[in-house]
Amino acid sequence: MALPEEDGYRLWLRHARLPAASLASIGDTFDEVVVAAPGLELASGELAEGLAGLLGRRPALREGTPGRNGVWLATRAQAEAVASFVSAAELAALGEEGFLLRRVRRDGGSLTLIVAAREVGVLYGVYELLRRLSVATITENDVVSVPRVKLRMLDHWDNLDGSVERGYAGSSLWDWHKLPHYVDPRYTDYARANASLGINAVALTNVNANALVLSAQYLAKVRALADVFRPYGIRVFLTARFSAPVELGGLPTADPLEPQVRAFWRDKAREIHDFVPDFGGFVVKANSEGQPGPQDYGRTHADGANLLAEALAPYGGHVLWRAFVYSNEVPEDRAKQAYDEFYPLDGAFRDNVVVQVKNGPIDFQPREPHHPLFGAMPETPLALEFQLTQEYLGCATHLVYLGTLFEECLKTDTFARGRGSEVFRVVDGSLHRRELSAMAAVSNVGSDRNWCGHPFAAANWYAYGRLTWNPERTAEELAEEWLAQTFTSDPRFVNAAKTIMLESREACVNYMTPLGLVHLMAWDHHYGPGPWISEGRRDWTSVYFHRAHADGIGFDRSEGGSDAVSQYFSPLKERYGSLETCPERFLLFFHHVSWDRRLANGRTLWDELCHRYSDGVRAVEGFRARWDALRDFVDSARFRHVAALLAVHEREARWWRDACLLYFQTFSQQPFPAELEPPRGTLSEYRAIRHYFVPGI
Ligand code: BDP
Repeated sequence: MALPEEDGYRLWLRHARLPAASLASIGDTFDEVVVAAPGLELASGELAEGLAGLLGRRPALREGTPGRNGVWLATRAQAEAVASFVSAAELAALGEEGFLLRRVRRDGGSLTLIVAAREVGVLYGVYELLRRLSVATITENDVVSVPRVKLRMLDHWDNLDGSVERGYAGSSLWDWHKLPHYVDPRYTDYARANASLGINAVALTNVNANALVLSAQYLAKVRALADVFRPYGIRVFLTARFSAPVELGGLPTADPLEPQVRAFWRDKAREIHDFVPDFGGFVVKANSEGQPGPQDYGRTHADGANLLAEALAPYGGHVLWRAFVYSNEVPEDRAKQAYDEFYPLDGAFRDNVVVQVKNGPIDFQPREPHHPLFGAMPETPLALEFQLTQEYLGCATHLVYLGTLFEECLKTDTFARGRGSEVFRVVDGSLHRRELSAMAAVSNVGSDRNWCGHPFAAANWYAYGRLTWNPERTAEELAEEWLAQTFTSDPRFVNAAKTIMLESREACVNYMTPLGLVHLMAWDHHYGPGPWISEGRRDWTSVYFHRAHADGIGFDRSEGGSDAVSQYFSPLKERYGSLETCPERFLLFFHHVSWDRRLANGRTLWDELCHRYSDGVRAVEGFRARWDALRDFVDSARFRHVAALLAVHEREARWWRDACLLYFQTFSQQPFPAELEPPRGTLSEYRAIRHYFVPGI
């Protein structure tokens, strides 16, 4: 029987009817949802709704004490009522956001308790229960779950005109024009999706900020969104344009040390707080890519961040100050600049400042080593920033699951305090015993009906969100969970589709930038290959990064080169710094290597480069075949959507391979290995390709 067509709108929250065998074993276990006291309408409503979908019948909903079966929801306020099941110490250990999900046998029945300090914690527990039922892994009787990261953020790069910087899934979700009078019901669905993952903070606007969002007119619109998000435990953040005192306040300066500038921000923070009492704070991009900042007045990043932090402090707000900076004037390796600027400022920031660091030192490339700032600023909370929107990984046409990229970065050992100093320990605050911790990711959500454009792109939102709760989860587990909830929990489907997801990022690395190459994309929409880009600002060109010449290819960042390796802790600096020990995945990131050098498998660099590019294309061919074999498990609308995009994906992977190899061949002057399919077009054809109106700029 054909499955009903779906459009992806319900994401991983479909709560589709469970298979007959599961229903039989569940019996009447969940036929009742009981709240210990009034005030849990949202959590109990979500649970009843989800169970209705999973079980095919709506559970009874009431207040009081449960019978032998059912789910009982309670908060700290009802500690006494649940005391025989949950001790005061257990409750206290949950903190403000954690939850306890406990199943107890009772008079031959099975009672499930979800207890947390506040309703939002109960809500997280409800989503956990629904997820476990959906993926058929409700095996444990006791789940104690406390988020490891305090600020679990999603950052939108949405502009007030409705466009989205680097957005490939339609326009902005925020309809600024109709806000605050028309509040789109979709905002609620968006909040639910985030809350179901544990995301508790959302920055609404682009880091390339417009000061207007801080005006009273726009703050009224922001308030309307904050009111929708609040019950879901989500606080709103805004991007602060550093020059707002001039643009909005009419001041002659935005110098952070000027009293009138400090007064402007103090007043602004109070005004925002009047609109949004639980306002989260500011995300700031300053003195980066032309944005204004404290250095315009000879001040430091710490001066700038502290100015805003001081204004927000009375209201419990935070400043997420981005470390993505590199100067046009400094003729220094771009990979080194953020570290050079921020490392000396460790300890100079106020308590409510977090320095937000991209996962790698360049810019969200398919693969980069981890950013050397992780572990290097023990006195400063560092947020890790990922990019969900696929600016450099095929926009919304390539199926690239980023869970593996996230895991690779989070689990990398920085060796900051010896072995066991993984990036996730820096980020969750445990390495340097910090209370304040944060993770952020650039959203891939837009107005497309299925939210993220590619039907598989929502997996990146999902995996990221779940990692903010527990950064030690594996990409594989998260892929399984997402697939089971998004399509079907049938293991034949999940196991096969999972392999596509898990191999997809490596495939992308191979057909775009293998062996440690970075930044080879076309200018400036970043869609498709452009290894020949050489015009304009040097560190925005491809030739700056790959440095291909007749003698070889790669950026020498060893001690004899730019010495970027010295920003890493031992033994990484030695390992990366030596051509003999540098892992091949970072080879050309750290070294300039001759075309004839033999790699581990005996091939020359040139031959291996050709093989890697070809492996990438072959992998995508394989994804198409594997997806085709899954036709019976997926409704036809989503099946065809993915199949059509995989065809585009394959074409574009080949385009990347052929364009890059033909271009690099002009330097290597060597033939393509005979066993590989030769490029189909000519270099001049690829170089002549022009694209107009690529989304996202
Ligand atoms: C780059 C994007 C640019 C962003 C910048 C940033 O191309 O659009 O503004 O990152 O993170 O990757 O600030």
